[in-house]
Amino acid sequence: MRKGFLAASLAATMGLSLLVGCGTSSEPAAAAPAAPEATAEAAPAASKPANSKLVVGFAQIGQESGWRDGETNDIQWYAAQHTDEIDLVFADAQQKQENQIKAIRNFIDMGVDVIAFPPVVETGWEAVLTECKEAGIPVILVDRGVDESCADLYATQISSDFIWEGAQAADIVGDLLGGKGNVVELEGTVGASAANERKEGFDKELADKYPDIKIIESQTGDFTRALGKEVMESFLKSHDDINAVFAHNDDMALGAIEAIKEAGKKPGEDIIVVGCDGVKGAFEAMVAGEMNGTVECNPCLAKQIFETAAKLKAGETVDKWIVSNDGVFRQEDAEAELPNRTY
Ligand code: GZL
Repeated sequence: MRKGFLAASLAATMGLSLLVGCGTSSEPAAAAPAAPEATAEAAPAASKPANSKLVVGFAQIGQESGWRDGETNDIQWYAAQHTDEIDLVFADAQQKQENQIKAIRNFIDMGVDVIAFPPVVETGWEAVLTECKEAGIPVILVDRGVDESCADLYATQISSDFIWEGAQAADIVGDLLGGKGNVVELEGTVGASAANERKEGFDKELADKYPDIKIIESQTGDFTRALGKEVMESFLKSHDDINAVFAHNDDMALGAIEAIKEAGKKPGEDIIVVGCDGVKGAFEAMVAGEMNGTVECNPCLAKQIFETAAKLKAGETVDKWIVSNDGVFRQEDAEAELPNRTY
């Protein structure tokens, strides 16, 4: 039975080999279909295949944004291109930390070589990461971080610099407002390091460099387009003097754009719109004049994840933080850059 689960998961992964990864510019990245329902907690754990291949357990957060789908797409595509050397066991936690923890415990039972996952929030990981350490299974944090207290319980974090991203967004807002005005902020998932640190970077940069720009509202939109729109609607009902919105991801920015239009205002003109991620939709909105900037956050981490996992399996040490290099794009860059976007 245990082998059955792994076989099912691998089959699910293999079946996704029609997906394309972020980097395959030869094929436009298909809109990532929903990640497989092969959630680890849905089936009993399987034993690790007796082979020399690298077996990686990946406990994905879910499908909350286009960015997240891009990451899933890239990981499953890369594994499907390297089936001779990689076995990927993929679990979709459907936004729930308890499902990520269950999946990680399944991976431990299976005896995978390496566990990789994006911690949906920063806290609540000490017990399960201790179990990974006691099982001798190295952990790679992907695209988000955990509380400092767990610093010794994982091998490395592969992610962007969210504080830098928030500061870049503040510089775009500050520049386009001419240093004066009222800003609202759509925050990411409560407790997520990407949200906490983008907020830290954005708010500090504004306070340090643009003292005449005020943040008049700041509330979570949970990184989703739907909630981003809903929260922006409430902001617009409460304030008629909003000059800019900073959304912690582009999906919430696109939701805010819908709300601004439905309120009879022009996004990108009456209200400056800036996001993070660099998804294709943001570039399309900038080309349409409805968005003013996005700070890229590269979701195409599969190559780094699997190459780092192989080093960890071989007993090598790696840097504690492997930082992605990200770009900053404004409206005037969008038309030329749009064809290059792969997620
Ligand atoms: C960032 C990642 C965030 C994205 C969102 O590394 O954790 O989660 O910015 C996604 O789009 O939901």
